[in-house]
Amino acid sequence: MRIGMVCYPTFGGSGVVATELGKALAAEGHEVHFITYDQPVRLGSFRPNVFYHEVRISQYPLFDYPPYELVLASKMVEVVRQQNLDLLHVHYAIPHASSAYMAKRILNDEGRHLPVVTTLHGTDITLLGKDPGFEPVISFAINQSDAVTAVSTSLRSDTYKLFGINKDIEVVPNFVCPQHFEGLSGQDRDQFTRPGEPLLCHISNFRPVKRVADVIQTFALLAARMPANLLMVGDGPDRSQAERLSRELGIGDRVFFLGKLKNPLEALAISDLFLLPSESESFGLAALEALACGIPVVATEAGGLPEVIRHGVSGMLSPVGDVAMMAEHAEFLLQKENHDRFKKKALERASAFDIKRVLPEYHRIYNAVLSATPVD
Ligand code: GMT
Repeated sequence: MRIGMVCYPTFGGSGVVATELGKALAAEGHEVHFITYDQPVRLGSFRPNVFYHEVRISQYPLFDYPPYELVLASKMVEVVRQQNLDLLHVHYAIPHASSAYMAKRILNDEGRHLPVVTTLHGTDITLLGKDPGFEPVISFAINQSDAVTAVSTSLRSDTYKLFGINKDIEVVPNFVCPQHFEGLSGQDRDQFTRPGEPLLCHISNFRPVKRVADVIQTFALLAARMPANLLMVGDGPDRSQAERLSRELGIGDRVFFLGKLKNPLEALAISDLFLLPSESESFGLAALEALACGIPVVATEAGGLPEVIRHGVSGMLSPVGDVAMMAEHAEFLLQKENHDRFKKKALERASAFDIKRVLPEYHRIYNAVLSATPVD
């Protein structure tokens, strides 16, 4: 198959999932063409069957707002024509699914059928869904896709609740590639913690939906009961506030703000516990990556998190904002016998999301759209 993969090239989970999916398909011999405005961060260097097509926007004084979606649609058309693509798989509804619809119509006028698979990731639905300015376009683009997937059952229900959808949405969960977790060294742990003290970790884009202040407050409550240390990985609008809060709470010397890391798994590999107190989370890829490192997770029961973390088995879940309960959960999970038990279950849970189990789902969906009779 020749597949066009469209995603955000950034550190966000949707870009990571699209990139890893593309790499896995390429390793099987499929030709994968990434179409995006920058090289996806997890793409790495040269590998067979992987191609990258950059979407470049020219700046004209007339444009206060550069029309990215139009340039993207044109690039999709160009790549489909030149590379003879069989289908497009777009990750994130806005603007990828709507640009794909436009590309599909243009190609249809030339007598070429282009199936479009749209994967919904979360904030395209849960945050943008609350913005009436986007609703008609998102509903339309989803309904016009040949197949639609959502990364959790919770996201699937939210999509039906928030948009006028008349299309089947299949749940295909996010996944992990076990080889990424092999050979990660725990050698730098001593830089962040003293012998015998636990190291906690949070990874996100530090946006309000992640409630990073709750990470700091949970950690402060824990640190008042036992010596501990915290790695904060990522960057975003709420980082400065979180740094200030950790100083105000007197734990500034125990919290390490590392910024964005090319490979955040290296931070997970030296940690004992992962904190994810999100307001809303369609899946929580970072939490799954923590489980795959054998790290129990303290999280909220928001969105799709309970589909990833089994409460009382591979981690502990609390209501959003309940920092006291999260601190208690953290203290419980850091006790040696509990930690050993949860660690084993975390690894078991992550294996349910092995890419080997998820990839056949995408194959099935691709084959279905390719063999369906075109209705356009
Ligand atoms: O978490 C974010 O804000 C980034 C966003 C993205 O587009 O990368 O993440 C969403 O997609 C991920 C991959 O499917 C999911 O694991 C995240 O849970 C989801 N984020 C939210 O729902 C807030």
